[in-house]
Amino acid sequence: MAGGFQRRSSRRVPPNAIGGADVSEPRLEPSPAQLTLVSDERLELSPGAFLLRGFALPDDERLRADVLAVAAAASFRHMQTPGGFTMSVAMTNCGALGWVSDQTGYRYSEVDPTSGLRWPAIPAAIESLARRAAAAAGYPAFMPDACLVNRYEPGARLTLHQDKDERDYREPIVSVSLGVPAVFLFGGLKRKDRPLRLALTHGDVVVWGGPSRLRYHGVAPLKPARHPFAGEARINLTLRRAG
Ligand code: MD3
Ligand code: FE
Repeated sequence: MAGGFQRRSSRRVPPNAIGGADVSEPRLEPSPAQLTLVSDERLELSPGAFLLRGFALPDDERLRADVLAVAAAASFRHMQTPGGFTMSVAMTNCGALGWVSDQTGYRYSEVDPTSGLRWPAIPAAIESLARRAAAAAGYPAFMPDACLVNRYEPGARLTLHQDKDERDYREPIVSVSLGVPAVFLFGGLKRKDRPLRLALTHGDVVVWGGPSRLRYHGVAPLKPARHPFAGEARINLTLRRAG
């Protein structure tokens, strides 16, 4: 992606609760001339699965503030798997329903089990982004009620799995990648199908629907790197219609 980027004057990213420490490089943001081009890129990875490269870039500053606010209301935590392992990915949620895992299993919950309180609402900019992305992929009626926020620190990974805890698999899933890039593993409908490896970078949005909705997927261990969005962390927002 040559040219089109402007170095913003002396802004510094403050220390934050998203993860990682302060970073001192100036941010890069697309110039106005770049915006249309960036957000028009749309790639069909497999039937029903669309990669929208850079779709979230115009909103990244707002998204960062929103993720910080969500984490202030419902802290990131490392959940337990039913098998008794601690997940390397730290998670929190916003929306009417939040995905949780503990010794008894995986489910969506109306309350944060850590606090007993409802999850914070999905911030308007996040909901708007998810709905626009879903519409761009052919799902104009998508109305998310759950947003899982995943935070990957160096070494954190997500083993191959299917997302099957939602009520209606006809509803797509929208995922937003922010911060440090990751290698996404995109498998088939059977666990043994060898996954494709796909780099997902800051601002990329993927919409998974139709015949791709139940494909196995995962994230390779995060390589140490820095990005102005959240220091050494990768943040992934996954928006779903769960209930
Ligand atoms: C492909 N998160 O939270 S989102 C998850 O980057 C999860 O944090 C990953 O998988 C992450 O469950 C990937 C992308 C994603 C979500 C649902 C899918 C990919 C998918 C459903 C079917 C196929
Ligand atoms: Fe998943």
